[in-house]
Amino acid sequence: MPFTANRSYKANPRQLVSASGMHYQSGDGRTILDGTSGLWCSNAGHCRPEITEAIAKAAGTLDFAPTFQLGHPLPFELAQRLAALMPEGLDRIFFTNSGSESVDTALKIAIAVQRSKGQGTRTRLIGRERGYHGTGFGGISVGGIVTNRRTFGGGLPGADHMRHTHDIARNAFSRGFPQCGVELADDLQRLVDLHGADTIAAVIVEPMAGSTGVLVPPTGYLQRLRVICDRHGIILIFDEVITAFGRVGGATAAGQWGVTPDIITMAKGLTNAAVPMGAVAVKRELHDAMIESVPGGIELFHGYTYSGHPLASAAGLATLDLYARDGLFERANELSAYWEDAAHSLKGRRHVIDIRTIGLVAGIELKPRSGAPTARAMELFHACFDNGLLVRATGDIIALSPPLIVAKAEIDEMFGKLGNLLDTIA
Ligand code: PXG
Repeated sequence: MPFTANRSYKANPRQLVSASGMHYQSGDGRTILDGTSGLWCSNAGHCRPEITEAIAKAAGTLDFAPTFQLGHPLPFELAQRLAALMPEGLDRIFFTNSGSESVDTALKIAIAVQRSKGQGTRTRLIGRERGYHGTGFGGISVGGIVTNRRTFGGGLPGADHMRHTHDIARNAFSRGFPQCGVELADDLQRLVDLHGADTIAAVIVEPMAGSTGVLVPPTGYLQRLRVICDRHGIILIFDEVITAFGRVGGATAAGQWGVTPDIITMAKGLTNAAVPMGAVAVKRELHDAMIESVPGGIELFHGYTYSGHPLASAAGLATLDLYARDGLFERANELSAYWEDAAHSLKGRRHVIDIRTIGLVAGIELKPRSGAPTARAMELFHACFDNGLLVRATGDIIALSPPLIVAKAEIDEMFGKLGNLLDTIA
């Protein structure tokens, strides 16, 4: 099982068997309020008929068609729709089947683009501590989670990392962007000074680091990364696998926060997670440089059997329709103040040492139990599940990221339950 304590799971299997809207049904017949959109992905809520019907129709029309040297209409249609949601200029789209594949695709495209511009020595990739970019070899190389790397040799040689931006001492209980830490972006300049800009292809960051516990970027941090990248010809990649599709109140964090990267990676909310799919959006000028540098024939020796799969494309189109029809990104934006107040109402509760919020995301950091780091959050995760609430535990942090259809009463239920259960955990 993925990222699971297999033996512990099998000793007490907690199963989900069906879902609708804001809720799952558990294997033992209980209703579970979904505080995490599955795994940050079912942003429109579960089993939306508009999406399931589109998938069924696609499955009965064109179950599969190759996209190597052939095409079919749906992914082109979806690419156009997606491009319209991206920041100005990022309108060339490549489809994958997951966030991990999107990341590896983006890193490869970055190196290929540099090479096509006569910058073939630029192969080094820069990530950040506490970054999560999936589980491919590219992703773990730039990722900054030690357990995901050390078993597997650490990943690609040459990758290097900036420091993470998490700083409870200076920023505890910030609402939105924390005040302190813009200077941490200068780590990129230090790595340029150390390695030479002519060795660096790209830097990749999550605009808001999700998996390692909701690390919201300090005020001005992303802007400064953009400036340093421009100064040195480094391609800036935003990994928006979590932040895209309404999570922070807009189609992308880049658009919402006004910093335009060169490449954006996506997955999860693209299809409401009903069929696996990822995508990479690339600035047109980078795309054109790469395509035109090749005299003829195949320009990018990369792709997947299932790139642009008809069922995924149909799910994506129906999902984007639903987001637009119901104004879900705007809804997330409007609800974020209520969400923030509800989350911060846990300030002062037992074990809570920090609360971080942005858009419809919250991270609640607990004081680690002495001698047993992560145990407290894992116990709380289990207690929540057993009491009808799905949250995520990562380290000693509880992360919440509900479907964008969440009602205020459900927000109250989430934080009310969490507050009460905090009192029951040692
Ligand atoms: N990039 C980012 C920023 C992600 O959050 C991936 C890439 C990889 O996506 P795939 O589709 O290959 O899993 C992710 C995935 C969690 C959690 O609870 C987060 C992810 C996956 C599973 C659990 O934080 N993010």
